[in-house]
Amino acid sequence: MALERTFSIIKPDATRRNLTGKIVDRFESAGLRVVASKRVWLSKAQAEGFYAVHRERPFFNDLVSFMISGPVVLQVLEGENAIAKNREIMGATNPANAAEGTIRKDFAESIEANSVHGSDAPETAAQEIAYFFAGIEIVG
Ligand code: RTP
Ligand code: MG
Repeated sequence: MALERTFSIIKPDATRRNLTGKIVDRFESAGLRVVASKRVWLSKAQAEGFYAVHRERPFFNDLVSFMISGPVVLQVLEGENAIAKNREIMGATNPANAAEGTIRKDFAESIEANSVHGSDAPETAAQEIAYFFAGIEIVG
């Protein structure tokens, strides 16, 4: 299978607890390669734009507040089947439902403060990567 790229965010609950390295190790150990990475503090407008698809959901305002509560690490991950592989490594959205050995099972604090984001399909991966990274910042 051809190499695929996905977009990942290490969320504020994880950067606050200094878990960035431990989380990146999960990706690398599973065969994903970090081909772009930057640590930023998102603005409200950036977070609202990123989560625009969820704007009618009851948790939208809380989610945006959480995502701007501290720094995040934005990354592009590359590998075979990267989108599905990343979601498998992350585990279910709600850590209470996440499988043993997943990032969310081991690190997430709640359904909202769940440590990581990962794209869910090729179209969203392409959109999310382009939302935060210029082509020149991605080095495979
Ligand atoms: P993500 O997009 O962050 O990878 O997570 P996901 O696909 O597993 O979850 P999604 O349904 O897309 O929701 C996006 C993020 O919103 C927060 N959330 N809060 N309070 C709630 O009921 C609730 N539900 C979702 C989580 O931070 C989730 O990752
Ligand atoms: Mg999602």
